[in-house]
Amino acid sequence: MADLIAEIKALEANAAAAIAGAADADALAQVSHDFTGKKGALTGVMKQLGSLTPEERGEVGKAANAFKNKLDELLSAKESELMQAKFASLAETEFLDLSVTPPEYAAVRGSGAHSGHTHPITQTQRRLEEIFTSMGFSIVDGPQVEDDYHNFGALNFTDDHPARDMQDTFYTATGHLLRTHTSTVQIRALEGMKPPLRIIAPGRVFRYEEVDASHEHTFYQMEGMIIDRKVSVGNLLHLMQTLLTEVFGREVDVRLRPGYFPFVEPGFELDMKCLVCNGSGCSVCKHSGWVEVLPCGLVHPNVLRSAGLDPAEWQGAAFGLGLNRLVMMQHGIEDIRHFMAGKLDFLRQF
Ligand code: FA5
Repeated sequence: MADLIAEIKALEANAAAAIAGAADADALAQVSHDFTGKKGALTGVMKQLGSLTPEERGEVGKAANAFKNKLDELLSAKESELMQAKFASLAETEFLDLSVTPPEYAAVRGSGAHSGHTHPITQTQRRLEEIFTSMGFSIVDGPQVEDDYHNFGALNFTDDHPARDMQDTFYTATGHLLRTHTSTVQIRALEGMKPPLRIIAPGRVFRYEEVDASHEHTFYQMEGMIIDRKVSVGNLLHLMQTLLTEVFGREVDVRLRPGYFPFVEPGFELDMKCLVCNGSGCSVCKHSGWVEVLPCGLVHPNVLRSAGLDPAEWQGAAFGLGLNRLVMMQHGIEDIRHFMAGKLDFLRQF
């Protein structure tokens, strides 16, 4: 019995040496196979148990189990050591440096590399969001595929209202439509929020119309709305003035005209002096020297009523900024079609 136990001890020393020298996971599997596999060294020792008494067999069995446990322990320690070494070498050779800056990138990739940035419309949208949130407005969102009720009905366009033709609409086969303006979000905010409230809703809108230097079929607006117990045209105009002064960093020339929208009363068109031609006339302002950017008005009592608000108690002011045109004024962009043309030479200027 003592011989067999000594043999097992010797196996342990050999196995420990083999494990220490293993270079990878395959070599480790081979060690395990050589010592404890069906035809392994331990099996060879155990075959000699037949000549022993039951007590002696018990002793040798214990030694064999201790050997197996020790082997498992050494194997798993070596396995994790090999794994760590592998990851350490991978970290040296395969990595993504997210902090790389354009000049370094250009050095690696050759000249002509540019860093990406947000789209000019997004840049102005973000600036407007900062301005409005600093004045206590929340930013809200709504779906681009809408129903007739939110795009027209709840905004006081009756079914046969001629003003529906003011905004040529894309309809879907399911009877839905692509929202023609962000005023849909006025209704969704009135449904989901309790007054008093102040919201802005930037987003994409769609119109089935002929494209030219100042008209796109897909463009961006930013709706704004205040609902409170006392809201006046003075509040509205002050808000518009603040918005434009903050965006342009100076006072800009504007003119206010009466404007008709079924969901406001009174309604206004706020035009900016065209900054592409400085008012002398160009294709953006249709040679009038003025560009429509900011229609606005006081929320119509019918809109408040359909949202369950009593117009004797609550009043509202709203505006619908044409974001593309505002950005055109900011940067002197002479054609609205540049925004979505996907031309990098244009986008890299901002
Ligand atoms: C509206 O869409 C109203 N919902 C705005 C509104 C909101 C009025 C709240 C009152 C109260 P309008 O159709 O005029 O209005 O569009 C608003 C602005 O979007 C325009 O002044 C213009 O700057 C821009 N716009 C309109 N059509 C286009 C177009 N095809 N391409 C680019 N910009 C456009």
